Amino acid sequence: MTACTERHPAAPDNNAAGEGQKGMPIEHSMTACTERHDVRCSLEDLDRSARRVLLTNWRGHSTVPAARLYPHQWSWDSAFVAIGLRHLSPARAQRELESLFGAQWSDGRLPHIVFDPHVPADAYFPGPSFWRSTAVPGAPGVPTSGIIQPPAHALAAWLTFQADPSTARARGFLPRLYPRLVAWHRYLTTRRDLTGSGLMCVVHPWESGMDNSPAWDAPLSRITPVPSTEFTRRDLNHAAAAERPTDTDYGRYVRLARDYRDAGYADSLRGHAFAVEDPLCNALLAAGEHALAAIAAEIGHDPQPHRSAAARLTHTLTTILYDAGAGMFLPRDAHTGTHLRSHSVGGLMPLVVPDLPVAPELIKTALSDRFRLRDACPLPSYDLTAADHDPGRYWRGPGWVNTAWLFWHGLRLHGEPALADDLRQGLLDRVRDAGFREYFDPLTGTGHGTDEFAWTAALVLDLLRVP
Ligand code: 9WN
Repeated sequence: MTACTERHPAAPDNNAAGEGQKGMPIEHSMTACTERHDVRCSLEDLDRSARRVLLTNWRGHSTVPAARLYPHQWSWDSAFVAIGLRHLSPARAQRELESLFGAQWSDGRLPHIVFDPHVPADAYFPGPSFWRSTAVPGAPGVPTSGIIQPPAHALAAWLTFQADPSTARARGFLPRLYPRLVAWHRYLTTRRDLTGSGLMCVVHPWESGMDNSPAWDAPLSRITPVPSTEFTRRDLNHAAAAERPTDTDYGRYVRLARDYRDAGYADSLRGHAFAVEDPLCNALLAAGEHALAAIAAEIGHDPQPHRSAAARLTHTLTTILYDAGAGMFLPRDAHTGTHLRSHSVGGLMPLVVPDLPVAPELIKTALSDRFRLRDACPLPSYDLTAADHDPGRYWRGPGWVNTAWLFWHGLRLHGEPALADDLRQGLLDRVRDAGFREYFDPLTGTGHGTDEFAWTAALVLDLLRVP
């Protein structure tokens, strides 16, 4: 059976606001593909299957990354979902982002998870009773986590607007979202600039979105794990242990999150045992300031402060995190001031920044043996030549569609349409062969992690539809 053959019955769609393409009600535009066939399915089948995943994972106001493994709303997942959903239902894509920002804290922080109160408390660990957000002054009424994820949202909001400006204008999408995006970026550039360098820090591996990356091994090794007898992992009910973090690393994640919570989610370098200036997050922030400039201009605000912020961030990111020897960006440990010398895909992500002065160098590194852009797909999360490259364990080798999509976006920005097109074709082939998996062995294409993964489906839709 090919991967994009439908395997699940349609979930009820409870969003009255949803509209399909060309004004067609979304339910009608999602015809089920029930045929089983052994030849590679057509692009139409792939498109239909992607739409079905998004329909199945839609919860009336937002999309879950995967029904069983990740049954709540995740922050950067929603940004990628909106980028795909905009082709299907612009109004629904806008709601995806609006519902996320509805859970923003008063300090501007956008939580990495917004919990669905209707989902059983033990469906995901750590859940609401761990984070205890509702007891924190300034946190919203809906339970959330207290950490963040990479700021892909301004870029997603601008792309969502562009898909259907008239619907967005009629709904007041950008005027409502803009102040929230500004507050979000302000939180990151003030409270999270823990070293005063002008770069934001992540204070937990989960915040990087690339949780289990070998890039974090050195700073994480300083953290004493909470014994695994003190918590119950839920992820292993839905995914193979060999594809997930070890218990020891989980114990460290729990320690960091617990300490942050017990400090009232206060931010200071001394208070955070793990603090890293991460290229991916800072690149998305810079790209996000470019998007905010466009948004500001669209709604009659002054775009100049955002252009200046983008230029400043790009300069600081390049000055501090670019390593000419490696031909890529390296994260910096905020406590030691040293670069973390492991080559993860995050170090290529600054290609999403317009006006990046080192774009050709990044592309050269992507084409090198470490990442093999021409034949490894999706772009590996970690150096293919490293002794500890593990093609099946999450963020320690396999490729993810979101980071590959960001690189594809960057290739187009930086005048490499042929490479971009090859990457696009490679990604579509991978997903046609293995399904809407969470991650893929970049050399064999074997799918790993959960299935029916929302951002894989959403970004496939984008790749299929963007001219
Ligand atoms: C913790 C939801 C999230 C993604 C992350 C990915 C994974 C969570 C987990 O799933 O992280 O946030 O439980 O492993 O690493 O990037 O946002 O899809």
